[in-house]
Amino acid sequence: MEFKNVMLEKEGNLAIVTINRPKALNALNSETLKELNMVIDTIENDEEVLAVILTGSGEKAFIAGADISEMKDLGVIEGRKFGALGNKVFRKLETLEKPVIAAVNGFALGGGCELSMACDMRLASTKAKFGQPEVTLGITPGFGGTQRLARIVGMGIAKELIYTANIIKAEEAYRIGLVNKVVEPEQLLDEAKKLANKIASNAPIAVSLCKQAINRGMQVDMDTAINIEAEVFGECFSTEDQKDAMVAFVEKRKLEGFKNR
Ligand code: DAK
Repeated sequence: MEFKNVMLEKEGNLAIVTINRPKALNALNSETLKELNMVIDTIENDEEVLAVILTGSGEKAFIAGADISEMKDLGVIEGRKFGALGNKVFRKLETLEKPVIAAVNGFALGGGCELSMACDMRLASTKAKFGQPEVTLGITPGFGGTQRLARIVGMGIAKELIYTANIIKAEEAYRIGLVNKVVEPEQLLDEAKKLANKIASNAPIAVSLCKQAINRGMQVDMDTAINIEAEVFGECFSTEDQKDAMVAFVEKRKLEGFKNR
């Protein structure tokens, strides 16, 4: 499928999604969000894809936010529509049954920072910069920033970043736990692929269930969360991968790959 603003490439078991509007620093307009929505559906239905990398095109930006030139003239109803579209897409990415790594190659501001936070983890190049500058534009973060940032880095740091609109460098993002690792720009994609392939080498259904258990468990009390874990743990025993891996272990032989069944 060909899109104007989003590229989808496949490399073995990986899908690499690139937001491709470098002239607008990959800002998310509604057209791009709609395309991203379709790309996520494609990935969801592609059984070969076991892990996803999301990045931005060009040297400067991951995503410099929602498209301000499109947003500036929105009325209340259109604003709600735009917000609903974004939230639908971000939530779809967050709950996609495959792990997603954000490879943050430059500015990740506003909706860009928020999109990276809807991914499972973030790798950053030394050139990456993160921030939620919405209050400088007279708005609040609208694609989950107030919720996901606080969950990832804690309430105090999230409030400081959101109230001040400070833009932080990759090293600071690493220090506060917003990113998992910082690497040189030319190594970013390779590092992301290495990590994605490592994840993809493990039992795909188990990885997917871990994602579900962590995401759902973070929203609820510990007793409910432990029950979610017990539920997904049980589900693993309906898979061929669990049987194959445990039999291989007991027979002291190496398992030649998982079946994803
Ligand atoms: N939207 C549209 N165009 C953008 C853009 C953006 N967010 N960011 C950059 N561009 C465009 C610039 O207009 C410029 O276009 P031309 O003038 O060349 O046509 C081109 O990209 C290059 O940008 P600059 O010339 O500004 O490049 P600089 O290196 O000088 O500066 C910068 C880079 C990233 C510091 C600067 O571009 C910048 O400050 N950009 C805006 C960053 C920002 O404020 N982002 C947050 C956007 S607010 C909601 C849903 C979502 C949201 C809110 C509510 N609802 C529920 C309804 C989310 C809001 C946001 O994300």
